[in-house]
Formats: sequence, structure tokens, C-alpha cells
Amino acid sequence: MAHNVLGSHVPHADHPNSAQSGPRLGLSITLSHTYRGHHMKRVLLSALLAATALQASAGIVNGSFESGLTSWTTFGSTGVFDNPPTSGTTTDGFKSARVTALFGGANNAAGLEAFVGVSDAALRAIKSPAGYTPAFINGGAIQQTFTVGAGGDTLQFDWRFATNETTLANDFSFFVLDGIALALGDTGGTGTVFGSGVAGYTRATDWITRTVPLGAGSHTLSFAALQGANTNRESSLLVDKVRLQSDAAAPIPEPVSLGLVGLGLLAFGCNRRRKA
Ligand SMILES: [Ca+2]
Ligand SMILES: [Ca+2]
Repeated sequence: MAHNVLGSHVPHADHPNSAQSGPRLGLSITLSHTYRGHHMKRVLLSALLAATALQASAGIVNGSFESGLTSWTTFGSTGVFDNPPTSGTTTDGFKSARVTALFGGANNAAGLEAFVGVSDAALRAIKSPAGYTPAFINGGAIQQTFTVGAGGDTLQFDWRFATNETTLANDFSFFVLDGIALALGDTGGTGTVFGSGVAGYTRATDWITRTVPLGAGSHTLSFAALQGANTNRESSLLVDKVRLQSDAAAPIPEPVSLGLVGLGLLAFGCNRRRKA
């Protein structure tokens, strides 16, 4: 039975919109079929309240990417670094997200701009150096929509930009919050120190933490890397530990934690039945 409970709601948790409704719906349907009896209503109510509290306190799901890119929608070349924490590819756990301006990739720049919801002109406005004119070629992006509760919150994430570019100024990376693009690592940028440290790349920034205040309500966050004029040198943006400040008071809700909630409730239900 535990298998059925776990199996029935994990796919919901995998859905990009699961933070809004999926897991709660899956949990209640399964338990309704599993148990009967008057006290079951209280058990179900507890289940719904527990799931609601868990998600209201932390709107970003799988922000450490320990479940891969689950709960993030993707465009173009995306993936995860999956290495020991000492590898320099993570700041939390074993995995980080990777979005890549691909070596020899097909021209998908217009599609990427549509995916993240910004214009070509808006990206040129944040590209270094100023006045960069060549057409953008290829990139990758990830995106998640989440909700911030009353009173607002603070978004934080860690990023690191790695490149094989020899023609500096070509490739860059950025994040988009509610339609506004903001620069991250840029091969043509100033104030970004490039050393080494990411396997497969000749240059990389250190990990940098970005902090952004957020008002209450729904927010859409994207991370992207985009190829400049030439397509013969790859660059990637690494992202890890995407979280809200309020998450510090509670565990980050990886999809598996919803499974643990289900198992806990299952055990609780069994105990109640034995006593009844
Ligand atoms: Ca991680
Ligand atoms: Ca390049």
C-alpha cells in the first residue's frame, strides 16, 4: 500500500505546477480509496493542512536541483552537474543546474527569448560591452513559477559562469524575473574575475550569491545562457541553491519530501485504525 501512495502522487510532484495544487489532490484521492471510517476525515484534513503549510512556507520546488530538473521547465541545452560537493560544481548537495550556449548549436535565440519572455533589445541592453551588435545564436534556459506569501520574501540563488570562449564578449548569461532581464556572467563583462575550476571549461567565475527582494504573489524566474556571434566555443551558467529567505526556517521541499509526508500519514492512519 505504501507503494501505491508514493507512486500515485510523485508524478504530480513532478509537474511544473505542482506547487499550486498537484500533490494535495493526489494525496487526498489516494487516501480516500485506502481508508474508511469517521476519523479518516480528520486524518485527511491533517494531510491537506500539512501539505499546504509545507508549500506555503517555501514556494520554490527543487531549488537545489538534487532531483535533477524536476519542477523546472526547460528550453534548449540544459542539464545538471552531478558531482561530489568538492568538484566546485555545487554549493548545496551533489547537483547544480546547467544551461548552455552550445558548441555548434542550432540557432534558437528567438525561441529562447520567447521562452523567458524578453525581447532581443532588452538582452542587448544588459549585454557587455555596450553596443554589442552581432546576432545571438544559441542557448539554453530553465524556468519555474512560484508564489510568495503575504509580506513578501527574499529570493537568493548561487551562480557560476564557465566558458571556453577565446573571443571575449561573445557569450553571456542572465536571469529573468517577471519579464525583467538581469545580467549574470558575461565574457564581455567588467567586474567579473575569470579563473578556472569547472571541468571542461578554460575559464570560470567563482560562485556568486544573488539576492533579490520579492513582493507577495506569483513570480516567474528563468536562468539562461546565450551564444554570441560565433558558435565555436561553449559557455555554461551553473545555478544552485535557489531559495526564498523563508526557506531557511524549513527544509527545501524536494519532491521526495512530499512522499515522506504521505508515508508519515499512512503510518498515522494505520495507528489510528489499530486503536479504533
Ligand atoms: Ca544542489
Ligand atoms: Ca561562444
